[in-house]
Amino acid sequence: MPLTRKQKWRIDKVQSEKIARAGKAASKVESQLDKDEIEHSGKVITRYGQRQLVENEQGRVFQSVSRQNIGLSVAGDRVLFQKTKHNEAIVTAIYPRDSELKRQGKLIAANIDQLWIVVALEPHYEFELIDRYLIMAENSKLPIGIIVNKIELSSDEKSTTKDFMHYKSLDYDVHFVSVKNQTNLDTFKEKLVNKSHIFLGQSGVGKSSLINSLIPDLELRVSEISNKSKLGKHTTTNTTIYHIPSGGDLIDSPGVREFQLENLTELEIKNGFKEFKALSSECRFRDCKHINEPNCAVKDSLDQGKISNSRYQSYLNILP
Ligand SMILES: Nc1nc2c(ncn2[C@@H]2O[C@H](COP(=O)(O)OP(=O)(O)O)[C@@H](O)[C@H]2O)c(=O)[nH]1
Ligand SMILES: [Mg+2]
Ligand SMILES: [Zn+2]
Repeated sequence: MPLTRKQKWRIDKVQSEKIARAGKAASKVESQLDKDEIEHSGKVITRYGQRQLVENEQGRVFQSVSRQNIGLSVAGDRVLFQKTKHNEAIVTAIYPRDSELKRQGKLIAANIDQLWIVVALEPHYEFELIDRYLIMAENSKLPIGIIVNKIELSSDEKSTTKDFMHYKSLDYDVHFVSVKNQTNLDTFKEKLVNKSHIFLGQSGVGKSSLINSLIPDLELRVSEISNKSKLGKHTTTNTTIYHIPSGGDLIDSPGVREFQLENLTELEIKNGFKEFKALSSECRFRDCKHINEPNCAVKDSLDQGKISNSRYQSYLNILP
């Protein structure tokens, strides 16, 4: 749901109060800066209110505040920071972001390379929900792949694989896995190396199980971060970057995992079906909705079996 003006005003007000508080904390730390301290580059691991944990290129983690007026960072931000005498740090700049994940106008993570929608045999996958996630990803220009979990519950694996053929033919990466039986997880892990990932999907599909299998000592990491932050207990509710031992990073929190899809506009929906978008310049009308218009390239392709019925049905259902 779009924010009302009042809600937006509230958020802005809270933001500016936060920035003011951060400014106070920053000036205190600023007075402890080593005069000839150089600037280091790092990555924000997690943020707590006005503070954040920043990791340098060698993997050392510093508790940091931000210099006034540079704005609030989020997990995934690349930053410049200076160390203080007490081995704390002050963030002096946030690099421009390659990508942003926002929920209800609020930034929750930055610099994500790849999204994964996790679905399962139980609760059974629904194409319309998958298509909604694909629309969101296409519109935010982020690559997205599909993980089909609990494959061992399928009575006919061939037909399950066939269900996802139309996604594969659209160049979406599809992995059929069983976290329970550890099926096909090694091939999947290789896809994660050198990139930052987010797993999305409805509850019960096995996201926590998958994450625990990728990062077996996750609980340990959470308590490590808790110690380093000295700010009380870190919980998995803070959006945090975790390193996957086999390579790659995971940006995660319950809020990220159960990311709700906001209302999509007609234009977003049209652009979100990439095979329709590719054809739409061949439709007779520039603003063709691909429903009843004459000489519609999308409908023609559908009739010729070049567009999947399932995708077209989703399109009709999702359109407002
Ligand atoms: N049969 C089967 N169950 C699984 C598999 N992966 C996870 N589960 C179970 O599915 C349920 C939900 O998993 P969970 O990881 O909590 O899902 P989340 O809500 O997406 O985080 C749990 O009971 C898991 O043990 C799998 O590959 N096969
Ligand atoms: Mg879970
Ligand atoms: Zn058309």
